[in-house]
Amino acid sequence: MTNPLLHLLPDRLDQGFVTPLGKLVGGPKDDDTRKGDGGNSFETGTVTKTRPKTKRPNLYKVMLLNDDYTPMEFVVLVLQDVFNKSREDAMRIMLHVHQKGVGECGVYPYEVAETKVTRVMDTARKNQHPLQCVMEKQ
Ligand code: TYC
Repeated sequence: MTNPLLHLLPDRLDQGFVTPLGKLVGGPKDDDTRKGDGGNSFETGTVTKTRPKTKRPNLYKVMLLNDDYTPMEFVVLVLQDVFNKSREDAMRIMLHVHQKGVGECGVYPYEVAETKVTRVMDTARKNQHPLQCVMEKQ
């Protein structure tokens, strides 16, 4: 005996069909369109996975400027405290700035760089040193 519901079945499964309750199954208009394969995952059997977009942050180089008055030891302590440098790296960076006029302390996303510049400038002002710290887009 012929099934009376047979006419409800699609001729081709890859064209999609509407269930008796109205849900669209398969085909290019299924909500698979979010998966970046043009809604073809049903048709082709391709397995896709959504991947949240991650954006690389803009990076900023933070630099110390030389001056004639800030004590070397103060600069070394700032490099250790604000930039988490070892005593040896802090000495090396301080001497580089002392000899060349400017030197890099690190590269950070915008808000981290800005916070470090602010911390250096605040501690320099509180201790009445003219030490300057600047940031520059990479
Ligand atoms: N030139 C300073 C001195 O001779 C030392 C110094 C080093 C100052 C680095 C600032 O960013 C600086 N006392």
